[in-house]
Amino acid sequence: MHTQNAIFPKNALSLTLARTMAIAAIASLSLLSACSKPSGTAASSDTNTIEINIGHAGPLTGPQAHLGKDDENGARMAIDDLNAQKIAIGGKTAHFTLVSMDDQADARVATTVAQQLVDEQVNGVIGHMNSSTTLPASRIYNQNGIVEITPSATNPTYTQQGFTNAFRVMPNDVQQGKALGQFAVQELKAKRIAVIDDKTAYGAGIAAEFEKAVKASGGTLIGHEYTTDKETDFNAILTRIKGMNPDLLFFAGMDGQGAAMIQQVRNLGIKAQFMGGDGIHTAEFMKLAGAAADGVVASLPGLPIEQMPKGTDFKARFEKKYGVIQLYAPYYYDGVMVMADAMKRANSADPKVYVKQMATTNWPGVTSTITFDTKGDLKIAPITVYKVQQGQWISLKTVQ
Ligand code: ABU
Repeated sequence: MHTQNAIFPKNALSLTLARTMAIAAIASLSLLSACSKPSGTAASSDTNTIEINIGHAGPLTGPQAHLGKDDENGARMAIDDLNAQKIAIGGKTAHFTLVSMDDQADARVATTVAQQLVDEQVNGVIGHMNSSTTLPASRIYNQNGIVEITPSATNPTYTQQGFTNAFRVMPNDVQQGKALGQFAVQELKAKRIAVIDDKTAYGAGIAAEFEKAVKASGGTLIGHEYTTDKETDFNAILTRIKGMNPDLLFFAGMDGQGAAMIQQVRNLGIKAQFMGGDGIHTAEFMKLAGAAADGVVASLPGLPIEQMPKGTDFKARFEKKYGVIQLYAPYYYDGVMVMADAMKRANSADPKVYVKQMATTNWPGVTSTITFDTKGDLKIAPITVYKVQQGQWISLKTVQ
């Protein structure tokens, strides 16, 4: 199986230099592939086989690489299963290949990667992982008629752009922020709520939805501080938060920073309930935060894995092959399967043809039975809230 990974330097170089080198690396890859390799639905040397390339893009290097690899492995497992099934498309046996690219969780790199995948004539794209990369990349896929399914970017704007090629196989942050805000006020009985967001499309978006739901539920917001997705020292903003005396602190950001933040929260003697969204609901958060993770509450769009239709079987198979599931692997698996199902029903791997079948998807996936609304979001979108107890994420409540 041909899998293409673009890996970029991350240490010992300034960010600007690293980005410049990354873009140059992508440009040379583009040139190389343009010169040397057929792509898209190019004819196989075996005339009974149709070659189908599924693009994947996410952070494969940097602080979120453990998540990007988890996503890639979920997609790869689906590709392996599809190849074992030998499904027929256009009268030929389909052979699927994952073309995986590193967007470094960076919006600028993501647009270059998206153009690279377009130039490779991939038959569809699974990703990107982050909302801040998915949003700019989605415009490139839309302009070029490439079907895109994100299994993880939860910012609602993605499916509000009027793009008929854009789909998401995970509930979004309107649903997630609402569930969290209601849970904070109604179940945790929080009265004084402070918020920190990382100013990314994900962090700012879920913080806004959380705040709306807190207000609608009768809760009181006492402060909102900002960080970035690169910061590791939160002591200045946490000292201000401490002065506000919150009983709940909501962090809208990702797991590495969430883990550093909860340790600094406890070191400063802040007793508030710590809460986050799916960005901190990972095995990595638990590992990095250690004992400070105890009692943290976070949500994950979808059902607990043991309640997913095929969750138990997926978990056993995935963990045997790749190790512990970090977060989105089952959703990436489903994303690839949904795309292949649309190709099969269309009897074509041409995205301009099979996109019509995407809208009528009714796929019995690992995570749920997947059907889309008119925007490309899931019709059925439960959110589950969890709490860390003895080093495990224990589900507390699922909001349907
Ligand atoms: N869903 C949280 C992590 C990915 C993102 O939306 O940025």
